[in-house]
Amino acid sequence: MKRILFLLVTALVVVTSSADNGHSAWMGDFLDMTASQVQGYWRANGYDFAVDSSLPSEGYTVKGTSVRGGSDIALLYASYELMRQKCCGKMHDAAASPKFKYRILNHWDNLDGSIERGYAGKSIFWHTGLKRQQWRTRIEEYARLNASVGINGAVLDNVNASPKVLTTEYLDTVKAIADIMRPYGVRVYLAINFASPMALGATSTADPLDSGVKAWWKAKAKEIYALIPDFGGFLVKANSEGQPGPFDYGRTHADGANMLADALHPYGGIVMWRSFVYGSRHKGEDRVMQAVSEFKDLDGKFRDNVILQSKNGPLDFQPREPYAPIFDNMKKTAQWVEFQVTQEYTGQSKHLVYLAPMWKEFFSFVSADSLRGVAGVSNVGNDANWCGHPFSQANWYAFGRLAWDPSLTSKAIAHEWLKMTFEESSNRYFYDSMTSVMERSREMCVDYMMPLGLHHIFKFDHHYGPEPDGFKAEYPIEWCPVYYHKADSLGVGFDRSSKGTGAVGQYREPYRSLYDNLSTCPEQYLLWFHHVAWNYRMKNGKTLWDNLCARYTRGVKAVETTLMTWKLMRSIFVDDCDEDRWNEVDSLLTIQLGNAQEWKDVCLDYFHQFSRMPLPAEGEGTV
Ligand code: GCW
Repeated sequence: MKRILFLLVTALVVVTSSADNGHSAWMGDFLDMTASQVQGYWRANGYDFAVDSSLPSEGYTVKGTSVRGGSDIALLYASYELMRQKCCGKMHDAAASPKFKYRILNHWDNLDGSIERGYAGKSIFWHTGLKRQQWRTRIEEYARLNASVGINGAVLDNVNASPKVLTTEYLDTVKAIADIMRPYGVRVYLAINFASPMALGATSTADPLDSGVKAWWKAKAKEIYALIPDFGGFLVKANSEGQPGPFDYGRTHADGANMLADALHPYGGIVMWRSFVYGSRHKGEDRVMQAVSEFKDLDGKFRDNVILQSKNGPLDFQPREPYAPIFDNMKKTAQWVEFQVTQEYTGQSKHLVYLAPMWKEFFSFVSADSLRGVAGVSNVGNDANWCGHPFSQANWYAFGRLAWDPSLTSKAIAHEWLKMTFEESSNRYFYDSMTSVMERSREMCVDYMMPLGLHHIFKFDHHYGPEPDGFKAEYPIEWCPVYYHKADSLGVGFDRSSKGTGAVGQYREPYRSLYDNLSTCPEQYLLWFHHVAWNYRMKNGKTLWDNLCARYTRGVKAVETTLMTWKLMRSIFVDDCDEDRWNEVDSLLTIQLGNAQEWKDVCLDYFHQFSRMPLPAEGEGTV
């Protein structure tokens, strides 16, 4: 009987996958299986599945061939765990449940199909131009990929939100998406424009204390839940970068968030209110301080179903930032972190930069126990390989795995992803070499872009290449790179110590004192917190200038080594008839090497005008 079932399921899989869609991802053939087929596959292989309501609703156990889960979704997660074990070559017992209840991707997808900071094509949700069935298939595959790593929510539209998403036309699409994703445990959420009722012509104000406004949001919530009973809630960017918000009416963030929270509360929905608020009430203040300044006094004033969502660092997804001190300041407010999976500031879809080490670094400062969930700005688009760069998929994968279990190591996740993605190569040398390439890649990016605490010296607008001399009188100063590095004849760096802007004062001890003091400030944050003399002697006895040169050189060398390592892998790909994928990565790494060299040359040439100290000769400058 079991054998017949197995053959049946295998046949089904072959049939569905024969319409090869060319979407490569870590799931291999499992990508084509529905939730019940994936379980059927394991049943046919002798596994026995049953719901055990004593387990956490998303938790499961695997003992031998007996699989128990707190719900059907938990059993699906267990099936994917078995798939992971199979790919990694070792079946074993497991007992798992997610660390965070909320594990949500944020899509910055506009309703016209474009994606803000998207580097992998257009939206898979909006105005895709696909036929209905293809559109459904793509979304179903997306949901499976999410479920395979435990991601259980998706915000479907950009935080710079269009009011139109709340109109019937769009809500019907949201319902269709919710219906497709439900069997995979992925709930839908929407980013909303705070001024929606007014923008849609229903009210003459968007004042959160206005009774007409409140009634509109209540009715809207009722309408949404009638269509989508398990709708997750709203994500809001208010009074930031020109978006409307409660300040427009002299109200607070708490007034705004609570009004929406009250509308969603009867249905169990949540409000994710972003703390990425700059350029509004605290305009002119050091930008990294504005979140704490704006929210600190509101601690304890938010409804229970409001979550404050903050970026991992206080500025804006730089290759390295110290953790955001808002996590130290809000004691009575539910919080979670927003990571950026899309590589806006880390080479977009052209550079191989594996971000799990950055996210692990965050968790080493902010305890996972203090957070209710994790959000990630998605890197998914309609490109055949989903994320642009073949290795960028690893960031989607790692986001899900860390949201499920932040204690996993970035190395283990990289290794797992490689095994699941490059299944056919089954070559230990490949996995080990590429795991260390991935592990090193984030530090490598920091080195060739902005070492020692430098930040935001990106070209205007597109945030890809370097522009250390960037200044435009018509722009707010905090958009200009020169504002961040503050290079002059004396030195370089932003003085945020107690003698400077005082941003260190927002940190808990011991970090406040540690960062405040030039001699104890970790070198990786040095120029974030201090303006440092060019000839300052660093821990290795060499000057700041020499260290800066050495870091840039080290970064470029690391990309060279990465490219060389990849070249050594060629024969494996040729043997596996996967040369196209090898070629694609090879060309991208060649671009990355050219870009790294450009970062080094442009930045060092620029800083050299101020330091007047010798530039490293070609090939020199490694500490
Ligand atoms: O990182 C910056 C981006 C903006 C983005 C903003 C935000 C959605 O450059 O494109 O807008 O952050 O997080 O709201």
